[in-house]
Amino acid sequence: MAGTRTLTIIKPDAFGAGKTGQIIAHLEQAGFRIRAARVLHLTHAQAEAFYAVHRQRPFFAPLTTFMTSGPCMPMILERADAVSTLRTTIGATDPAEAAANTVRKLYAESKERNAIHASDSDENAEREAGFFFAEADRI
Ligand code: FUP
Repeated sequence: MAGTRTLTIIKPDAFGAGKTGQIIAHLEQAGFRIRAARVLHLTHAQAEAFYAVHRQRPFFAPLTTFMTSGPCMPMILERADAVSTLRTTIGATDPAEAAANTVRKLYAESKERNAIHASDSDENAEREAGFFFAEADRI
């Protein structure tokens, strides 16, 4: 059975533009409940470690520069079928291709500055949750 938890990050573009409240409201209306949350300004080492799977991609350097450009807000979210439901809720990587009323269609600036991250598998959700949160920080 698909897991009930996933990891999201409200990225520096959306956080800096004051869209955090609207995005959280959107996620709650989609049935997600927050089980852990924090605000932090990633270091380059942290951004490079988080996106290590993309290390060889041409967008790796701009991606890590963007992710360290200001504070962001990681959260563990809970709901049935969490990973796939959140991926549907946030929409395609490029907001130009995202479905209507998805978080990225509503709030992302571009494919590079796309407002929000969501884990793409239960395995990565657990790894990414562990990247930001100790067990004691989760409810
Ligand atoms: P997603 O799972 O939708 O966040 O997308 P990916 O895992 O493919 O990519 C991770 C992040 O890299 C994206 F959110 C934005 C960035 N990226 C680019 O900047 N350019 C690309 O062509 C692809 C991804």
